Amino acid sequence: MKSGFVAVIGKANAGKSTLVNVLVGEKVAIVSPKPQTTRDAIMGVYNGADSQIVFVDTPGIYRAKNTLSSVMEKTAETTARDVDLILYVHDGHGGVSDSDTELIERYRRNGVPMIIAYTKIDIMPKENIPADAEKFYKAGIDLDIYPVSARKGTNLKKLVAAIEELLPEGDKVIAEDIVSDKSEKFMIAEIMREKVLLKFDEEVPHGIAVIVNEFEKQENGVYLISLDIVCEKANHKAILIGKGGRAIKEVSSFARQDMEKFLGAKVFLTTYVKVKENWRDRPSLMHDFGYDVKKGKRD
Ligand SMILES: Nc1nc2c(ncn2[C@@H]2O[C@H](COP(=O)(O)OP(=O)(O)O)[C@@H](O)[C@H]2O)c(=O)[nH]1
Ligand SMILES: [Mg+2]
Repeated sequence: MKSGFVAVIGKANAGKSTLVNVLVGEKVAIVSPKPQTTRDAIMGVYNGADSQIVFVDTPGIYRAKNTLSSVMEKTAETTARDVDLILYVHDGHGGVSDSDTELIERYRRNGVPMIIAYTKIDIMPKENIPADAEKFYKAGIDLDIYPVSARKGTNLKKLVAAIEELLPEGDKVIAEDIVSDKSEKFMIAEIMREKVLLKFDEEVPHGIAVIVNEFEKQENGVYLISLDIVCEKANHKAILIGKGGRAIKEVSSFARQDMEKFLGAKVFLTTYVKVKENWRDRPSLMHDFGYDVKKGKRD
């Protein structure tokens, strides 16, 4: 059988996490229209009839502004060197610019085989596909390009077949029943972060961390979950809570519904909002929040 690791690389917001989720068939990474949604590498496992593909979804690439974003960028770069294949995810509906071709060139230097998933074709004119393929080719990028839509499920079988073709012969590296390397507790925190990302303007969600303090399944099957949303500024706290607590109630309600879907059980959720100034620039605080500053990974 074929098996191996595939780094999923690309610009922030290209559609990497959405693609990994549909290929794996389960939500392993949260998704939002905002950049910096994915903060650390997340593994998602696809088990085929005669293959196993371990996708490593990475944070998008963008200019590092603070300690957290430089940790995220390092995560993507380290992952890309240590895999059997790089799946470069390109947002087709965004066109092809020099920054795209430069980024691809940069990853090609690692010498790892690479293909392009040209995604979001459901929201763009089809005639742009060959035109963009030519732009890539003229820029010296002669990689195979697979036009797909993660949202509509278009051409995903072809993409998987291409990946399988390029992986080495080998046994499964991960047990069959494992879909992600992340714990339930991690996903619970991530689901809350996704709802905050979806509800608020960029500045607020990018400065938050979610800490799960209590995660316990009771005898009656109900999960007791208590978590903190840590933000950077007092005025962010006010925004997160909203008038009469309306904003946080709404976000918590959406999060709880998604947590119940994910856990397959009822959830009793308590949410607190706390302020820790500039935690993203303070490595010691980042460590408390689970980001490994040295390795660029969260444990
Ligand atoms: N129309 C459309 N939107 C998509 C598709 N894939 C992702 N998106 C949207 O693009 C945004 C960014 O997606 P995400 O997976 O978080 O991107 P990432 O930052 O590369 O992981 C989200 O709003 C997704 O819903 C697709 O195939 N079609
Ligand atoms: Mg992502």
